[in-house]
Amino acid sequence: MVVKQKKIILIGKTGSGKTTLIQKLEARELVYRKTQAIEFYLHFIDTPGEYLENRKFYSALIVTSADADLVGLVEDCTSEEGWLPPAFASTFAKETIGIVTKTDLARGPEQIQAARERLIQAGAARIFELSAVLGEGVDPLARYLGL
Ligand SMILES: Nc1nc2c(ncn2[C@@H]2O[C@H](COP(=O)(O)OP(=O)(O)O)[C@@H](O)[C@H]2O)c(=O)[nH]1
Ligand SMILES: [Mg+2]
Repeated sequence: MVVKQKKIILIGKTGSGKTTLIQKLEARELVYRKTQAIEFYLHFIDTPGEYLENRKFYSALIVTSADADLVGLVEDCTSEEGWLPPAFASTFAKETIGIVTKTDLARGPEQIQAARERLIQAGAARIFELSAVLGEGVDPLARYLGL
């Protein structure tokens, strides 16, 4: 069976773990680097967190998402405050998944569950939970993307 590789645009707050996840799945060294602008990889599009924090950048996210097969909303499970507008996924008219990051730092399952619920509220159809640092939970996402 030939699985088509999908390109995903990752959208989430600054520090939520987008770049770390990309580096993990693109098999690069984990080197900390702050994303200053939209960056294109083979299978990923990385976006700066500031694009979410300021509505004036939404149109840039929408235009850029046209180059992706799906949208990945990235939610740090250790962050208490929600950033996702309700039904944010409907902005994109594109398959949207949710990615809960930093599960290794979760105080307990309820923190992960709360992050899942925020992603579901935003319209994510399917949720992945992972730690890019430990590599736990990364494989199911990689398989889903056909990597
Ligand atoms: N413990 C832990 N730290 C993580 C994980 N993912 C990212 N980080 C850390 O969180 C910080 C922000 O990550 P980064 O990928 O730059 O976030 P971005 O702004 O969304 O691209 C960095 O210090 C990462 O090392 C994870 O799964 N577990
Ligand atoms: Mg980044």
